[in-house]
Amino acid sequence: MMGMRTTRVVLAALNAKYIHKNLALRWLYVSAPADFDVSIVEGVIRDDPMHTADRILEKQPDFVGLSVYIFNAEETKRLIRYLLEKSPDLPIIVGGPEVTYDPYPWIQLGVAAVVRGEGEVVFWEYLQGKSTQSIVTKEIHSNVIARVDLQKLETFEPPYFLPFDQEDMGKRYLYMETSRGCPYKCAYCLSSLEQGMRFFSVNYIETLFNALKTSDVKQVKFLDRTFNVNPKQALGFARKLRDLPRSISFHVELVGDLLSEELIEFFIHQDKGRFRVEIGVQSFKRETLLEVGRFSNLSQLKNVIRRFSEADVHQHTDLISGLPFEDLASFKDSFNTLFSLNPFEIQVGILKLLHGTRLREHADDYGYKYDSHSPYTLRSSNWMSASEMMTVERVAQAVEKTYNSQKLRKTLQKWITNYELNAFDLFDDLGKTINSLPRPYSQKEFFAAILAAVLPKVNNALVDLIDDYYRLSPIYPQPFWAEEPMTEAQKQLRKTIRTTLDSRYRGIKHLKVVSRNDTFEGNFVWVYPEGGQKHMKIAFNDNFELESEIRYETPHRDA
Ligand code: B12
Ligand code: SF4
Repeated sequence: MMGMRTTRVVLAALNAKYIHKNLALRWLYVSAPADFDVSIVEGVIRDDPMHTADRILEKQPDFVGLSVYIFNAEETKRLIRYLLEKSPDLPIIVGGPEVTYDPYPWIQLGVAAVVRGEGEVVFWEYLQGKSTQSIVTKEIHSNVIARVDLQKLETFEPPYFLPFDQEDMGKRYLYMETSRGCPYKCAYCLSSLEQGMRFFSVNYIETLFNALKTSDVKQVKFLDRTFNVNPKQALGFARKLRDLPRSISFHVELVGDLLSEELIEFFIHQDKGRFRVEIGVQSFKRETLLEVGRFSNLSQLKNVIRRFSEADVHQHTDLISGLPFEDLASFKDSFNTLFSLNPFEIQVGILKLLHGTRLREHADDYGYKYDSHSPYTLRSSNWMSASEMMTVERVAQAVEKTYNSQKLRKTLQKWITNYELNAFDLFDDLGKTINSLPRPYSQKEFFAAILAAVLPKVNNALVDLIDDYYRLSPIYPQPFWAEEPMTEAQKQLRKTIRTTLDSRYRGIKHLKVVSRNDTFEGNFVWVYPEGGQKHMKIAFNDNFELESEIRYETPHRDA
């Protein structure tokens, strides 16, 4: 008998990767009225949808709530088909940004209802039969996009440290929000559709920060669209975060040209990598920025990025290709300008035409041709042909593999500056070379390919690449270049170096002397000690006295 037991609800989502978590489901979970028995099932988009469907169905739910985003939409559709195949009468309710502005195809797919906007209140009211506000079903058509009162959310148990999350707390990001909404109106972005900003109270946020102290959390990512909207408050939060255990690092999104001097100084003076900042540039073309509603102060923006680079702040910067009025030549300029500022990472994104955004609504005016399935990637525009978009895509991948991976970032910066190369064109060459490699390829093949690609443009590229190659190799690697046999003089020198080093380091397993010429001018050697110790680069002066020693850790970069 139904009325005898509580209603069972399974909230489910497919994340992009295991390291991500779905905060929306956790908010729904903590806001559930007492008469619901709620559980969460999370998978990743690569999972077999049949398997996820089984995990959901074995809980024998009365209702299933699915969280839909651009990054899981196609996979979630598949999951819904399986669920309905196995359990045709199961009421499935979908919510999330991807369905909020495009609910009807989901009704056609067979879901019982679509929740538009923030679900914490309206979802439960709907299940309780109290209200159909912000609900779309076959019969109901609400145009209201739900917004919750954040102060009401503060009355629930916080969604961040739930018992079932404790086990893998240290292995996944902790997503946290101090605000919702965005004051800006960028025409390609969903957040531009929200009216006004709402903030959690300072007390509430600081209590959460305190709770971090005793948690296993390693990485906190703030979901705030602009962490520095309120500069004073942001600085206060940043200082509180700095004082938390050093094992925790933080990621925040900033509007670069609006950073206060105090905040700039703050980020400059933190331990490297403790705070990762994300700064959206999108384009340096004024006409483009104005058309999409971004009124950036470009000289201030450049100034901030440059200062962060000089201080080695881990800053992630974004460009979007395909915006109105941006042709390949101007995009190259935007890219080369950003590259010259030497940020830690440059993400070259291709425009995605999101449901509900101004750019999608005006797609015809801009001649936009884009994929009909998520993530609705732009293929061509009035200003960029399909093949030019593919060039950008290739450059984006090459930047990921060579620059953002930090494998060759400093070397590329050096070459491009010293030889006055066109950064975009060089990455295009690298992209072509990398694409021609067999998959999967080894580090050795990768370096050999890079060498071949740059040799025509960069003298002495080999010496720089050797440096990166050894730096990146925790175990002694095979040469990626054709080695000349050592001359007698070189052999003799190598012996001398080994003797010098032997007295200082016990157990040298591999010793690589790298020479610029016959006489080992600018001598340095790579030393791989025995038993898992860190490898080192050691420099000598002409009298074979040690000049410097750098120990390397295995390079690490998160997902
Ligand atoms: C984390 C994140 C990611 C992560 C994935 C996280 C994961 N779980 O796997 C990563 C980094 C992979 C990612 C990637 C991308 N993302 Co993203 N991402 C986010 C981000 C920052 C946080 C989402 C979040 O958790 N918010 C907090 C929760 C509480 O808010 P919410 O999501 O709005 O949820 C509320 C409602 O939507 C609703 N709701 C949600 N689920 C459900 C379920 C039910 C049953 C109900 C009733 C209600 C409901 O209630 C919730 C509570 O109020 C948002 C921006 C943001 N700050 O929200 C962008 C955002 C979701 N991403 C966006 C975009 C465009 C992308 C990219 C395309 C970016 C790019 N240009 O490459 C890529 C995807 C690329 C691809 N190939 O598919 C867009 C959304 C587009 C869309 N239609 O979904 C957003 C909104 C950013 C924006 N402002 O434009 N993203
Ligand atoms: S791109 Fe950033 S600043 Fe612009 S509307 Fe979206 S979240 Fe706000």
